[in-house]
Amino acid sequence: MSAFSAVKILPSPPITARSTPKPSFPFVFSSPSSPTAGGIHRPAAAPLSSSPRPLRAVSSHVLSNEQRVASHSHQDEAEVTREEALDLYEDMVLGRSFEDMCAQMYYRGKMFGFVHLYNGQEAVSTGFIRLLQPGDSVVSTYRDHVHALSKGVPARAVMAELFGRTTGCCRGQGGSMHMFSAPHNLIGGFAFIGEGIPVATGVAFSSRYRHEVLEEASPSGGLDVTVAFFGDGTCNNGQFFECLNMAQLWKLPIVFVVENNLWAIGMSHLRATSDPVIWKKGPAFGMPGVHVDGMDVLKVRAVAKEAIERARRGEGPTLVECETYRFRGHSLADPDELRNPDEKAHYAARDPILALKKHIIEHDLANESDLKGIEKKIDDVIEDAVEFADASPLPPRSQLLENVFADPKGFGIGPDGKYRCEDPKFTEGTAQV
Ligand SMILES: Cc1ncc(C[n+]2csc(CCOP(=O)(O)OP(=O)(O)O)c2C)c(N)n1
Ligand SMILES: [Mg+2]
Repeated sequence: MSAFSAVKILPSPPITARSTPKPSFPFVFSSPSSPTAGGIHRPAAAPLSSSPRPLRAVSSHVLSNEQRVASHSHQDEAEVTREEALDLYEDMVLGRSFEDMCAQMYYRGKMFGFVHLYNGQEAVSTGFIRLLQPGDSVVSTYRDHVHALSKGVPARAVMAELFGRTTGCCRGQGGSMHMFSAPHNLIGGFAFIGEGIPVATGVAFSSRYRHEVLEEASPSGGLDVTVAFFGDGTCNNGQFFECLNMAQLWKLPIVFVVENNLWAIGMSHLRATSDPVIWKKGPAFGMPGVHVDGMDVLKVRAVAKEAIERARRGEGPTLVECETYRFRGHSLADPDELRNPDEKAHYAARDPILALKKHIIEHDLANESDLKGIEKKIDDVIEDAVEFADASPLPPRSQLLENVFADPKGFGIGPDGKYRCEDPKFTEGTAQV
């Protein structure tokens, strides 16, 4: 049974209705007359919207009929074209198949350390990330492979990273929990829970700073948006609250996406937090909070669209709680014996990929054979990624200490009184540091 009970309505707090005017962005000091910043001519940034609109997308299945009528028509929002539906399907199948292959490769000893899979949660990654522009950023957690794939990091680069090879997106130095790709604006991959939230807030700050202070224009026509993903357990961490406050104070273009899969390793969400309704914590800081069925990619997408658009227009952050479920243990080292089989069966029956497939067929957006074609294409992509990773070289030992400190003098002074990094063995990777 769902852990969420009866009332989940959401929320459109009138976020502008403050009696005392708040200082807006704290660093708006650009020259009034000149379109240059730092001596460089830049196209003037488009003005941001001054009239925030309330967020209307809601989790329609939990609303009463009356509320449903009064709120946004979910049906209108969930409509997708054939092209969009197939893109969503392909991305979700890619995520699922990639993770299934990871499990195989992990048990064959091809990857090391902890590996956390995303099976079951695909609708969240796909629903949000496929709406983003290339200049938008994604900040993930240790459950990051699928966020990377949705953002366009090639399957080859993600698999090779998992195999610890030089062709991986972090040259094999990051591994499963530290996916990063500057060209794709995938800002990590973080092993500590909550660690990504302040980083995401900083990325959103820089977007606003570039727009308003440096007067840089983004091809998106508004602010570049950051989407920060994290789990239910992480919402008990102080950084979450600090960043909600800061993001709302400065109206940062960020969407905080909680992937509430009801568990933090073996700790039930309901036992770990004083108020388990996470979306309510948004309005507490003055931003909209939204709950959505995270097993339904079309509902997630509808909510994501509004939240991303309002962030892009400069109307500030949104907190979105997606009710979802992981279909495997916490990590591949977890035998998954703690969760109740009935609960697992309940969510297995709501598999987001099967649900989308049903929608596509029922709405004549494509037929079985079109979808089979996509599945076959993805099988080939995954096979290719494994072959590529397996054939790729391991990093040289000399790479071991690269990019660990911005300044290698950070390794300190050795017993001979010289910086350790000056020892030739340092770059050979054989120095005793
Ligand atoms: C700062 C910190 N404390 C503790 C841990 C150990 N830890 C790893 S995963 C996890 C649970 C996180 O659960 P949740 O946020 O719900 O994410 P999920 O794994 O369900 O995606 C914890 C406590 C950690 N990685 N970092
Ligand atoms: Mg969780």
